Amino acid sequence: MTVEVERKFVCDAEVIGRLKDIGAQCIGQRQFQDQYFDTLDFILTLKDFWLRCREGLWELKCPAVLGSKPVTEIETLCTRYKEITSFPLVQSEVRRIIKEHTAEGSESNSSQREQTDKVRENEDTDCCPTDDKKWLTDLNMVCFAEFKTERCSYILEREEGTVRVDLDKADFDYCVGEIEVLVPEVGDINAAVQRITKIAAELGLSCEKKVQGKMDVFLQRYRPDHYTKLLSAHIL
Ligand code: V4E
Repeated sequence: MTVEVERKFVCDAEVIGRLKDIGAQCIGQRQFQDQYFDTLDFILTLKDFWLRCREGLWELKCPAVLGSKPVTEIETLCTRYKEITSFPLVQSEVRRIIKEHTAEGSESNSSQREQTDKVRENEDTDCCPTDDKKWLTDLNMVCFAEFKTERCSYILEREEGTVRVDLDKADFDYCVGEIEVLVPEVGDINAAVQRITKIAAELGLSCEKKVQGKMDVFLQRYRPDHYTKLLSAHIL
């Protein structure tokens, strides 16, 4: 498993020019469609878990607990998420999170009790992930965000290692850049943050405010209730 350490930035013509100046190599352009899933009461996202299907590949991004917490202002600009990409592991982790949540506050809430029952039923009948989306319906999960992205990817080779930069344009007319380093789960997250911070400086990124990701903007525009809940829970 890997931890994705990432800093978003406003992607304008100036930064694109700077990318070439500092020796970034374009490694390709592609388009993909993402679907994100959660329960109707947002069990996953309110705990900062993000379940995604991208072109048939499943991924669960989980808040990374290992590694030191951000201390400086600059360090808080980088997000850290553990990525689970094995489909059986994604399924078992999602089931675990929902089950734990429903067990926590179940007694007074009958809809949650129904959901727990569903999870229990599934344990007996749905161990084999043959039908792609059936497991989601069984857990009462729905798609809450769906969009396409055009991505242009670059790499920067530095002494400390390779850094990746993605320039994304979502189909709801939002552009964002990301500087990204993948670290093994037991790896040095701080070193990754330093590498990202160095590239950000080379790109002349001065903004010290967090830049909105595609999901922030999507939810703000199209799912304002969900967005407000995530803001209140300090997830976004
Ligand atoms: C982790 C997360 C979300 C899931 C996907 O986020 P992101 O990495 O922005 O998407 P994308 O398309 O670049 O995925 P990749 O190709 O890198 O796998 S949606 C919201 N979050 C949480 C989050 C946060 N709290 N703060 C910031 C700045 N970004 C994301």
